[in-house]
Amino acid sequence: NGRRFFVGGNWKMNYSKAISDVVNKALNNTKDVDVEIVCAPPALFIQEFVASKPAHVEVAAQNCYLAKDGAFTGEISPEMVKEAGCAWVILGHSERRTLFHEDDDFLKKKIDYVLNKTDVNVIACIGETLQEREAGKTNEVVERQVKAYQEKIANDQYSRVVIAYEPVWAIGTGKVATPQQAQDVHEHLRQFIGKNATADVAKSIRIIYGGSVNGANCKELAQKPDIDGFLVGGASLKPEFEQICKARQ
Ligand code: G2H
Repeated sequence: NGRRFFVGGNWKMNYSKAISDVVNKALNNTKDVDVEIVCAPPALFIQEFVASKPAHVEVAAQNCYLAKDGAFTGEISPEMVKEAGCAWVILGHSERRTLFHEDDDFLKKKIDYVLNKTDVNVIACIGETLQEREAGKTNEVVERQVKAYQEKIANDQYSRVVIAYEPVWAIGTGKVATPQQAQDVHEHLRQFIGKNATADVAKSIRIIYGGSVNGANCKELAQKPDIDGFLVGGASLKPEFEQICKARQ
């Protein structure tokens, strides 16, 4: 289908020299694999990781603000992200949405800034809560979230965007979506994204799954036709990240 398999490692607020060594060791064993690998260390350690990682691995920031510079205490700009060596930024992770109150309207402005003012690529996250799933609202919620991003993505910018579907109930809980549950949402999203853009966009946009992906469950998920990769949290800090990068092999 032409969509290159994509594996993101979201370190969240975790860092130590030992973790970094474990990750680099795993990454060194993925050089000959046909997969796009993007790791996202905490902002403070991005440059250290850029200096130590193998060349085939790309780097992401976990978040950014929507201005170049100025009086925004505690924030980092997309331009700074770029300068530090990141080709990517993660936007709208569920932890940003729930703990730090980022909503669709704010995220829409962020993706607009990143795509139109810089050449940084975006991992755009969406996903429903357990309550929303149980109320039968999964499709409605992910449609609303993805539509907000899409309002600011021009048709020729979709190659710079990866959609990360992360059901909130599966994040860090050990409760992974079944391959079929994930496939169903991905398939629905691909169709929906195409309706708001073009058939070509639907075919080429990468939609990755996140939520308790690990070395043991990644292979089966990776077989599904609309799952184009993963956004991995906890397991991206462990030796099994190597197996996850190789899930499609
Ligand atoms: C979902 C995922 C990474 P984990 O947030 O973004 O985390 O794999 O630990 O569930």
